[in-house]
Amino acid sequence: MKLSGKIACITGASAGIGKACAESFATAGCNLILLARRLDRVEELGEILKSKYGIKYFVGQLDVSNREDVERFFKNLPKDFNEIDILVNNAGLGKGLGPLYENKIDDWEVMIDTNVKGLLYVSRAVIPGMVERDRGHIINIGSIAGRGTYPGGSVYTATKHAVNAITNSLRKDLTNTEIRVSTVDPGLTETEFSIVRFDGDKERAKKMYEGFQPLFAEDVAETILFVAARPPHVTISDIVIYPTAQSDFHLVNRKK
Ligand code: NDP
Ligand code: 8X3
Repeated sequence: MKLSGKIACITGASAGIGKACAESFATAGCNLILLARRLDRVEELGEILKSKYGIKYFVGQLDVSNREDVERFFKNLPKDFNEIDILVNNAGLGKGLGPLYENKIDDWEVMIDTNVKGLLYVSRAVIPGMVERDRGHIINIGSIAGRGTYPGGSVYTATKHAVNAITNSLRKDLTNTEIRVSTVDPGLTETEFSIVRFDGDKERAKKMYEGFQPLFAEDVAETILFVAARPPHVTISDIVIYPTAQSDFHLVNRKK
């Protein structure tokens, strides 16, 4: 499918997979709505992509877990950006990796509010326009954590199972439309994810990726672009992408 001139909205575009995804959609000529809480980062990214690829962009400082802000933001999009063709629901995070009975309850709230409720708020704001135009594509970023469980992952895996359930139900809701719904579910990808998960502890985060080659954010971004670029009659419902060294959460071929 020709993506040039389409409007792609990416949540969590200030880092990692979302940032790489912005670049891959820019290479395809998409105009971009780049959202994150760290506005300076998406502004800088937008400028770089505009000068590199000649695309147009619009940025927003948006916390996806703030329902009112999400509603207000999407209601007030400028005319050139208010017909979103592709929504990449990428904003998300893990917080902590301890047993459920020791976890900080506040961490649960943040994960549920961002990964589940945030994704829902953004989807609820964007999809009615897609239905009206009878076109569009929603690509949710799930995880291998949405397809299994692991110790320390009770709430994070629950949120990603929820993303999986939402994606599959939504596709059914949209059966009688031309709108496509997909999920891309990565395994270990080296981004800021583990730094956030371990509250800024960079040493501990680095250890997650030691002794093997994790996915690069760009590997996932290329996959997301591939999903979006299929011809209109093709929906890729889901793609799981692992680093070759990983075959399950804790099954990682570490060389040292
Ligand atoms: P990063 O930490 O590098 O990026 C996360 C992005 O989400 C940032 O841009 C951050 O922006 C944004 N974000 C977090 N909370 C909010 C919020 N409340 N409102 C708006 N934006 C928010 O991690 P990744 O790139 O790795 O993660 C992206 C997605 O991929 C997540 O959904 C994650 O669960 C998923 N994933 C990651 C894997 C991995 O191994 N890295 C594997 C499988 C899935 P800001 O802080 O500026 O708001
Ligand atoms: C993030 C990857 O394996 O740490 O979704 O859950 S994992």
